Amino acid sequence: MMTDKIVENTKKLLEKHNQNHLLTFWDQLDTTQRRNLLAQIGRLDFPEIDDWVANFVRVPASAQIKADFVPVRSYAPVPADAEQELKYDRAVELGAELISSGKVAAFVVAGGQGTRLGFDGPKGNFPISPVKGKTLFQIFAETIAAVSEKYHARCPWYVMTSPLNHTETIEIFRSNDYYGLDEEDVFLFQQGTLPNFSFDGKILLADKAEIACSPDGHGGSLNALYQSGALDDMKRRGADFISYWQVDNSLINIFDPLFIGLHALDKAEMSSKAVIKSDPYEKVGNFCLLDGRVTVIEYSDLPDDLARKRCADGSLNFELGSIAIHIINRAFVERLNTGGFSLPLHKAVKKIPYIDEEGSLVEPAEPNGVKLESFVFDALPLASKSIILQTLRSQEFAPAKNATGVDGVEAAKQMIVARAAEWLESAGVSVPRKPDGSADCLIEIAPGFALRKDDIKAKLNRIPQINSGDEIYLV
Ligand code: UD2
Repeated sequence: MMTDKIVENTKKLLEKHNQNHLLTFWDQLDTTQRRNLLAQIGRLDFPEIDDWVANFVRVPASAQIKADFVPVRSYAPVPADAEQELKYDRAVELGAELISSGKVAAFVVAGGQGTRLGFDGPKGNFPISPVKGKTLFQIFAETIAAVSEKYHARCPWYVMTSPLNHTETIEIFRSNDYYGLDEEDVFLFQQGTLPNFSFDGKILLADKAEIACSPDGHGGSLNALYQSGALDDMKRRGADFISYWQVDNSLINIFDPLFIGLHALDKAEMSSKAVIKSDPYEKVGNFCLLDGRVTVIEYSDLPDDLARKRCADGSLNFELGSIAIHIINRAFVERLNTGGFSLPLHKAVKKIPYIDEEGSLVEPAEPNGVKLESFVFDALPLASKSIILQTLRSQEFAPAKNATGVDGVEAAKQMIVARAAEWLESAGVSVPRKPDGSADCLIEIAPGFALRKDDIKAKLNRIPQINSGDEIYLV
């Protein structure tokens, strides 16, 4: 029940924390709006907010970065010597065993806004495959189905959405009949949100009775996995390892026995895949060691001179780029949540629509405020052990982030075709090529046909002759 006492206390609380403007329009609100606004305010932790304002909102982003980090070692895509070859073989065997015994769960973070893609709707619903126009969600679902069949396992899939796209995402899964997966094995849940701030640390109002909020970043997934019951669901199923990836990666190799096996053999808690950066400023996080712990420094936070620094052999000093692929132990996420953890917040200066003191909606033309997010890779230093496996970009990293250009839709489609062409040629199939070396045809390989290069040989009798200009779909 809303009593005067509650309202009075709320006013006092807001005054104490310099946020009393949140009740500016109180007298104009009806009972439902008042109740909603009080509930939103009641969910905020004001001492914590004071801390965010002091340490993140009002502080330049660069001031948050410590400078004493050094390069870190990784496993190479192929073993370096006979001893390592033995280890990789054991890892592949162990990884396959873990997948077969249902110990690995798939987990995609799909809560982002996808503004850069210029696509109206959840990014996972973006049609990306070059011949069939399959959406990212469909490719992931078919991959999970193919893995389940290959390993005779039941592989659960966890999908994190945000309040921005949750209802729509559920509707997409329902209307596509969960892409042929058993609905029981697909668990959709929402991440949390954080309030948006003006530059001087005031929480912005999106409407007279609504606080402006945005998703709390993919770091919020570690909390949301716990809060939503997803971790409990994994536990009930006996899934100990979480295979984490981002919704925009169209080439993701969701269940990689080598990666899972190396992580398990080394008794790591959270591990990562890396690619060699294509240039010093590529928009990927940089793996490094900070106080002896594996850490990722986001591209925007790596000082230019360090980004450009090279070793004697010409390679970049910080050459390992994070492609946001991780294996995370379920027990690690449980431990974090029961031990009371918090990840650092990162600030992003943005154009944030808000209600001004007169109650008019302002759509700013220039950035006017701060959104705060946490990043999942900031959990790496909290892990007791963390390994990095270098991988080949051409095999598992083709992000569709932008409508055009670098990390664009066309580039991702070309990479899907390029990988398919390479897989076919490795099995002796002839693929027509243009003078610049790219495939002179469109090829799409359904996950059910081949999950990796080695699967092609057994299917040679089902592959037609490929001519210039053909559109080939192998299923
Ligand atoms: C991310 C990484 C970058 C590199 C790159 C590889 C960060 C900060 N940077 O850059 O280091 O690995 O990817 O492609 O992560 N998401 C949510 N909820 C949120 C915010 C994001 O689910 O609140 C998801 C989003 O749907 C997407 C992913 O996280 O799948 C990446 O988010 P982004 O687009 O903000 O990060 P990006 O691409 O700049």
